[in-house]
Amino acid sequence: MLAKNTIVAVTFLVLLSLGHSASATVGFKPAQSYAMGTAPEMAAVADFNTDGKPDFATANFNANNLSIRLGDNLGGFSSPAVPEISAGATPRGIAIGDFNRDGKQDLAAANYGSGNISIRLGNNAGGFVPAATPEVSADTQPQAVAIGDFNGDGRQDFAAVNNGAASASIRLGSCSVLSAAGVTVAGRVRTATGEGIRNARVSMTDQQGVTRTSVTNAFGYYSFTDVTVGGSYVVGVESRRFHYSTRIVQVTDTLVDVDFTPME
Ligand SMILES: [Ca+2]
Ligand SMILES: [Ca+2]
Ligand SMILES: [Ca+2]
Repeated sequence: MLAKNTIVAVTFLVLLSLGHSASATVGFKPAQSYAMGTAPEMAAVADFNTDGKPDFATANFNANNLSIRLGDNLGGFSSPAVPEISAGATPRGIAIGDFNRDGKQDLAAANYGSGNISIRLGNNAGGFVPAATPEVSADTQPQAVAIGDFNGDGRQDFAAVNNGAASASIRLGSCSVLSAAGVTVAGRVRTATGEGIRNARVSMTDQQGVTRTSVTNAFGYYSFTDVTVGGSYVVGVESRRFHYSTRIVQVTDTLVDVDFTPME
């Protein structure tokens, strides 16, 4: 049996895509190998330090912990200040959600040996701490966990699949932050020279796929009121005259500068 915190070099190949279109030849080339905790079994990708560059987390079976590696958007990864995060016994599965609705990505790990799910809350800087209830019971030998809102209350829940019990455990999130009053998301739609565009249709879609729309006023301003905090939203603009890139916004408080200028 390996020591709990033993780190061994395992081959974790990062593969870079070479293809760009449907007709292109698709290939991958080795970029780098990284040391992880012992016997990493599963990886999940998210942007844990909110620098816009994808990072990844692994569940390390024999080390009873989780590893975070921060991406540089060039195919390279580095360790954050707190390299390994404790989990339950022999974690096998890992998934990403925002369980406390603070807009920061959290982790759920399926602990095969201890029959539970570890919840670790992210700080948006690459670090994680245990939730108030750090481990949530599942059944015998949970080996994977998936996140969804199964009862439609806007709080993230999980389904753990239990290898040893031939069952799935559904656990409904009970975060209390949801009842907080909604905030406002607003901004301005402009021409390339900075003038406001009237009657542009702005859409805002939440993580459940629910879309709201707003039309800009004579000066190009739009707003959405009573927006639920803690989630990310896709905001897009439809205009007859210009094309605009969609934006993904994390809403933790009122935003008044979600502005749009046309693509070149
Ligand atoms: Ca990142
Ligand atoms: Ca969170
Ligand atoms: Ca829910």
